[in-house]
Amino acid sequence: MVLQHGNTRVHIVLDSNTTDVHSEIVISSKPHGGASIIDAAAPETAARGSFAADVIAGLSARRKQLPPKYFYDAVGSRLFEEICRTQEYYVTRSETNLLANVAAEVAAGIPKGAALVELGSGASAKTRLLLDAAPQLSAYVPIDISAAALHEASGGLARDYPQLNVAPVAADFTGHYRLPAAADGRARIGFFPGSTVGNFDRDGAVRILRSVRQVLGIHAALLVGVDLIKDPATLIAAYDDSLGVTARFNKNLLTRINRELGGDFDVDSFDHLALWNDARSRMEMHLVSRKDQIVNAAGNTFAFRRGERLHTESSHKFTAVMFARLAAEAGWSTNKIWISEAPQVALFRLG
Ligand code: AVI
Repeated sequence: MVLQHGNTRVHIVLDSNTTDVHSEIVISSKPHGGASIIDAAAPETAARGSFAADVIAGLSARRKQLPPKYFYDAVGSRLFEEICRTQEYYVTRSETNLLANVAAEVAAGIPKGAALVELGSGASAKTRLLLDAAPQLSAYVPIDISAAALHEASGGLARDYPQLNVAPVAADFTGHYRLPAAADGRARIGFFPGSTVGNFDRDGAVRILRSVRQVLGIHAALLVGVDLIKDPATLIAAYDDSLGVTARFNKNLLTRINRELGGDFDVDSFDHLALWNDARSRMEMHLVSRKDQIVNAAGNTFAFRRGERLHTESSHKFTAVMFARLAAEAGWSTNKIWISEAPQVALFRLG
């Protein structure tokens, strides 16, 4: 199908016999077949410093909240990988299948000698689909806040893709970072999978997309994974799986505060809550206090009322039009949108 957005016509490809994306779009479905790490100002140490400040600010707020980036300590990162394997959390599976199906098409648009730059690369699991499809890539620049994750992933990639210059950068991609020399003078393709862009509010997402454009250069392309709006039951199940993995992931934030910031949270006196906020088009995760209680953390004391919520994550969901508009605000044009089988996620190629 073709989506008209301003003066731009966007070609949308559906991955299977999909009949509906969202009421805004009329669909005529078509079946479709051992590098050294550059450390940008010791990001993990800097993050630890701001953890205390963010916890104090977040727990002192009228509506208590914490930034979701603190989920990802070693235990949290392992739990997130477990979430990705749950039956209910479709995001990873849908996106991986979609990427496998369209990798050749994506690769066809990548010039010889280009550099692939991945934001929040983690284990670089989906990257291999692109690397296998695009042997013309000369450099791979994974950017992640965790030097340990980068080290592990980069070692394996350098071994398996000997022709590729793997040049990892340890940095928080929401802050300032620069590309390594390996990307100099090369065409650049950004890769931002996993619907991570949905974890930011609108302004934050626009800021990140704008900053990637600045870092990659205006002639670059960016492949972004985006989760699409769907029925609330599917969404809620994805964030409240029957094995309780997501609940453990959410509560691990309190365990982390106890360990790293001398907190005394009684983790069992909080319940995991996942809800669909239709007005804001997002899934939200909260921790709900089971009782009136006083908690100490980061040298401060905080009071929780029974039933009071601590908002720990928002995960925004989009229609194709909504995300194309957001990308346009950040200076990107949408060249192509691929949409997976249900539960649907999308890959946007921006340029
Ligand atoms: C990393 N991020 C895109 C995930 C999401 O879906 O918002 C994190 C997550 N939270 C709960 N389950 C998964």
